[in-house]
Amino acid sequence: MPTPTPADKFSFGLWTMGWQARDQFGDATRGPLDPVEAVNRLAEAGAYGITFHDDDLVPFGSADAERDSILAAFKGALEQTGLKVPMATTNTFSHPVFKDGAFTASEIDIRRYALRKIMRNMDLAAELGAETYVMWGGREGAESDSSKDVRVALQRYKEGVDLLCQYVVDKGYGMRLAIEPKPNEPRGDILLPSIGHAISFISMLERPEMVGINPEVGHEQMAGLNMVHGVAQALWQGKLFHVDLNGQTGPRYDQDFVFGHGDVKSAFFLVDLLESTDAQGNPAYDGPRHFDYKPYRTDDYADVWDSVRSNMVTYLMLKKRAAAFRADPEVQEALAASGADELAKPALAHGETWQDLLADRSAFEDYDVEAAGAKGKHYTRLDQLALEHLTGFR
Ligand code: GLT
Ligand code: MN
Ligand code: MN
Ligand code: MN
Repeated sequence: MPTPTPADKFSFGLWTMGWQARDQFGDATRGPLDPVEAVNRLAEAGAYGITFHDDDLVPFGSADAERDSILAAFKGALEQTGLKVPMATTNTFSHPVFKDGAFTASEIDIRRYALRKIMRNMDLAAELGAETYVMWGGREGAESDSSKDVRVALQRYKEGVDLLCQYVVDKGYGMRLAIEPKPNEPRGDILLPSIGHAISFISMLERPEMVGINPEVGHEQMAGLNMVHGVAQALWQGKLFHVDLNGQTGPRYDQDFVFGHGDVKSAFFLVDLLESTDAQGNPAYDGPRHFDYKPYRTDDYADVWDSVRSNMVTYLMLKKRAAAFRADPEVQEALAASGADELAKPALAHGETWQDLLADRSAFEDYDVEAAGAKGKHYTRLDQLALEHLTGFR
């Protein structure tokens, strides 16, 4: 099995390994996890970074002295291990005050409180060197469509994000912000439910260049969407600032399985995409490969650390298989036979105009539309080759 190293840039949310497995129907099956132990174990396992919500690290409502001592211990462990904090985020969803939203709560005082809570953790994130600040708006949404005018709520959402961008700029923090879309859960419907909605929202902001997205595999798949296509669009629009990797088996509750332990074919093509390079040889994505998963409720802590390793090893296995798939001459032949190479060329040649297109009889009048329509694309062959690589038979 491949061995993860910090150069692979794997990171984990403190809330992932630290999830005590309390769910809608049952109590915790695991005890609390000391953040210092999380740092040490992740470093031992070859991870690059750890991420957190303010309240994962310092329990909500802690006194200043307690906060200081937790932070001192955490920073000490980071220094000792060299583990990084590439990203941080805020819990604006657990406390009852956020039950009807943070950025989009109707009450002004709740919105002001939420912004202060975020700004406070941004200060810590900047101090720890985080480059990305994630915003998952789990409570920004509704069950009853008459409860909120979504047009107005989005305006409030925009105001909040604009203010945070201004804060980051004025403080010289150099962080970028990343919105994490999710269609539902815990709300009946969450605002900015998909990659596309989030990217479109960003275009309305004062500083769109500072804001991107943090898509999660499971969240797109819960909505029946193709994560690989969504990530590709985000890359094309320069908006893939961060990514949450995990596993999901179709549209149902947010499963947060280990990466690859859901739709493995999609995981294969996601790694293939993230690890690809453009024509100039630049990496498609060079940020952290962040795992946002939940160890099974049936796991004990030994299993939890095993699942940490599973995420990273799965990614590296898929990376190896994806590289072999791309390098396989049969794959290249199958792609060439399907005409895939031509997609890189614009429909009109350089300098050609629509008048030239109109004058080109071969494009329409003399075009053998039936022959073109009858040509097979051999995509089953391509998918089979992918499966043969994925399963290690090639
Ligand atoms: C929560 C959510 C995740 C988000 C985290 C960031 S919190 O666990 O389900 O998808 O990434 O706020
Ligand atoms: Mn999830
Ligand atoms: Mn989750
Ligand atoms: Mn997530």
